[in-house]
Amino acid sequence: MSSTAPLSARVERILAATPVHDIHTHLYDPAFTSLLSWGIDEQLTYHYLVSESFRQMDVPFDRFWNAPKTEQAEFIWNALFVEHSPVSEACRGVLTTLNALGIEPRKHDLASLRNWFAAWKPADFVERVLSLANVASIGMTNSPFDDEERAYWNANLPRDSRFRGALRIDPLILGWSEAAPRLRAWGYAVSNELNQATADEVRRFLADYTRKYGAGYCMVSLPPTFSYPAAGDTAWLIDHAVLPHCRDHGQPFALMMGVKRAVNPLLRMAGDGVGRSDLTALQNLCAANPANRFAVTCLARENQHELVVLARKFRNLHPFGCWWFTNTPQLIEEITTMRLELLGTSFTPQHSDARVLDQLIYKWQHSRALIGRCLARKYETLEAAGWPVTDAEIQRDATDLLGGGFARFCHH
Ligand code: RAT
Ligand code: ZN
Repeated sequence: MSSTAPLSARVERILAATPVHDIHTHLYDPAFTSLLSWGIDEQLTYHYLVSESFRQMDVPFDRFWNAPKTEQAEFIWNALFVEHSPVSEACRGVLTTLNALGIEPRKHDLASLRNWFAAWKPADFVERVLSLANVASIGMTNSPFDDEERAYWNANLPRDSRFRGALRIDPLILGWSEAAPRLRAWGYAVSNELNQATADEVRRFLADYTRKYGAGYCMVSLPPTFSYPAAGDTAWLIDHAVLPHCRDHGQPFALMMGVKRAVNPLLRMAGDGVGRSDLTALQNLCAANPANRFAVTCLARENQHELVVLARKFRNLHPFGCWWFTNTPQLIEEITTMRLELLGTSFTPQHSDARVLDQLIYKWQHSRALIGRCLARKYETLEAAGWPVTDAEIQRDATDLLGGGFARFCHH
């Protein structure tokens, strides 16, 4: 396609051809066999769909949770795809994925979809998905507090270098009284009371797991009530252990702000909600710790503008992703356009948050299309102002937005 083709088509082509480095997912190295989920039952029982399905069916919670996964998938398929139109973003995602895999879902029932997936060898399916989604690398979420995962790390399996480690530390800094005995059991001499000796041991713990995972950054999700500076364990541990650790290891600290955990426990992991954060905490973190870097995403729509304005003030702050409830076409367009207009290309528009391998296909197909639309609209305004945009420039920007800018931010 020549550079005389319409701008939107050029942008679309270049974005589609640019491999993405997906900076945050819940996928695992295929060597961690029981943790890598894929296939139709996993797609349908994605927690985004679980919460939607309970609105459209009257199955009692216990009945649902006690059912085998295949039956749960059937409940969801019937409620969200058969009895109603699957127009929500998470439902549409299943259809985009199946379609890209060459399946016509209306010609199948669940049993035949299952057979289709069962014919794949896992290793081949990984290659198929990564190539269809054009994903170059996958940021995992690695938690030392997850027993099943820890066993795989301890087994020292040969690793697939496309799956990159990230050290996730929610239990450490949000629940110190439960975390402390676990650290002690693993050989770290921490006390319940927070003091310098304990901070040193927490740093040793963070350093050990950073090495084990080859972690590129350290990450936490935070409730809307998070404040900084503050009395209490969380801010103390951030100041005395996490931030010094990140400085020592050249790691950004990634914050996912604004999740209210277990708003409805009956929904289990689908039961988390959203609340508006006070971003004064983030402003204070960035201002008080200029030698640290913060990669930040916010769950509340109401926080998006303030996050972008803060990023204009602090070069050690990198906004990323349209997270979870903001990962919908309307909000991706709004947030991405706002970020482009206030930050140029110095942010990372999207991460997939995929939990099921197959989801990489739809998450990136949908996101690439939306990012492309926002970008093309901006380029059109440049052309109108006498600044024609070349393919090489579009390519440079696409590479930055799909992970290149984040890599630079991490390695500064
Ligand atoms: O998007 C999600 O799947 C959420 O459940 C969360 O896991 C969130 O992304 C997180 O990392 O806490
Ligand atoms: Zn996540």
